[in-house]
Amino acid sequence: MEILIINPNRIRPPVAPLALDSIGEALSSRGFRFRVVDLCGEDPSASQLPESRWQDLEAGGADAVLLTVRNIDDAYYFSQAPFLPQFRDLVQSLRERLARPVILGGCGFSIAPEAILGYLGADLGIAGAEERDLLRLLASLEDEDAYPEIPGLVWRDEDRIRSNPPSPPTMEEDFFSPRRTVDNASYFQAGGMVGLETKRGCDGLCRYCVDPVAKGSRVFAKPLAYLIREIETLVEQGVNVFHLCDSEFNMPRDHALAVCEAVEQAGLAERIRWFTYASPEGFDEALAFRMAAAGCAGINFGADHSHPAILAGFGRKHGAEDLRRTVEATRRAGLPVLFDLLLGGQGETRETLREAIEFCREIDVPRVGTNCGIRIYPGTALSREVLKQGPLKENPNLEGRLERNEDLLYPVFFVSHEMGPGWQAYLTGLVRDDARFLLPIKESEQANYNYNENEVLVKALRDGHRGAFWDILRRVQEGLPPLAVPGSGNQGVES
Ligand code: B12
Repeated sequence: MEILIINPNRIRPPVAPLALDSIGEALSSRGFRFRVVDLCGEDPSASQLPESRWQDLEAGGADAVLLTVRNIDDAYYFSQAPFLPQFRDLVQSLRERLARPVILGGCGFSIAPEAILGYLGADLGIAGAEERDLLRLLASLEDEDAYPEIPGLVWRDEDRIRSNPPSPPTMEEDFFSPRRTVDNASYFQAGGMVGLETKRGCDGLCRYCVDPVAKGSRVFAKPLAYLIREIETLVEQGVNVFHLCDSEFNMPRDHALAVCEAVEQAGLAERIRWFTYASPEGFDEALAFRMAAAGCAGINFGADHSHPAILAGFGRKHGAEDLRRTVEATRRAGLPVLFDLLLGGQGETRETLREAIEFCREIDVPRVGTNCGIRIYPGTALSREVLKQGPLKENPNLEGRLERNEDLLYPVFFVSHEMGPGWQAYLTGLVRDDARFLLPIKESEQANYNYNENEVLVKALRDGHRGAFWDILRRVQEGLPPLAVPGSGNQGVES
């Protein structure tokens, strides 16, 4: 069977489509032939693909088309860019021109699989993060009677869309180590960010977060031997700076320590630099030092807020003291950090806004992302609460597409009305010209930390910077050179 895999993600700066490495490996392991068409370099704003691209897509013929949907929108209040309309046009054209079943999957798709399959007009989908479910589908593509038995499958049954619950992800098969489907070296050379999973799933209870919905709430760790082999493979390809793609690296803490130890023991700590997301809950100095010793070059903490009632409303378990301890621990370990704030949630007032910003100043957080307005994703506790409150457009706390959008596929944001009109100017005023604070506003140029269409970043990557985007913005702002990778004998990247 011939498979065509398409990456439709045109966001700039780009991230290498990690999913395709593991899907590709899963397909190869069962003898499927496939080819990849990556639309990453195409003009993000063009509604149609150029004809030359269609020639690529039509060239080899295919029995099925796989489309990976990573982002359904950019999740930023100040831009609110939806991507599904562009994907819908693509799916329609694919069905017309290739006349083959279009199968969807990916983190974005798995947020609301039935609704997205219906909206995009695709034939089939696999929700969740388990490659084996895709293999089961491909083995039974023609046999619709088998569909009810395939975990995570979404399919059309006459005029209905049906779905099976996804299976929890496992990481037991060696679908990861080879990393040969995606040209990671070219992505990296061109400034694309290369990712790495050390585990899948998230057992956090954050009421707004879609990760447990899309990835499952049980955590599966990648066997360390696979992880080490995978890192070595990437280093051999010339890729030595990564961003981890775990929801939170230190949940659970033992896993984080085990990964750090394995990286050090394999002699990789001096040859790579990596960035990650982590939780401030229980984060301590011992872990900070272990991470730094294993090549970690920066951490993005989901700090959210400092006010106890707002944190509790988000379902977070940490408090202001955890944040203070985290800053001290990472400072002693010499690790750059960003605290991501999630402002504008239930109960946010100007007073609590001020409190959060002042607290970050008081504990001297090196970098703070001041994200305000919370994207409400389908399937989350926050979405259930909001939908229970009645029609979207009558809810004073909501902004975005509030009509004909009950399935929340287009961006809708929770923005506490208690902040009052003009809160944007108030927030900007609180931040003033304090360079530690990044604002998700395009006009703020170097402080803009929306990673969609961020020209400051695109230029910095061209100039040789690599690593987490927030850290690159910091380096640009402070006039620092690109991150160095000591063991590589050079900067690790061409500049
Ligand atoms: C790490 C990360 C980042 C890093 C990327 C680092 C890197 N090198 O990859 C950074 C910080 C740069 C980042 C940026 C952004 N991110 Co991000 N990111 C993540 C995170 C934590 C991991 C992504 C990942 O690669 N996972 C691992 C891969 C293997 O998983 P996957 O792609 O889902 O693929 C699996 C399955 O879905 C399936 N699959 C995938 N494709 C297909 C196709 C078919 C046909 C099938 C059957 C199966 C299948 O197989 C894979 C194996 O399990 C996710 C949340 C998460 N836990 O996944 C958010 C997440 C994907 N990001 C999100 C967002 C919004 C963004 C930004 C748009 C934010 C912004 N405005 O700046 C940008 C977009 C960047 C871009 N160019 O695409 C959202 C997307 C939700 C949405 N709105 O649609 C998520 C879900 C976070 C969240 N909870 O809101 N991100």
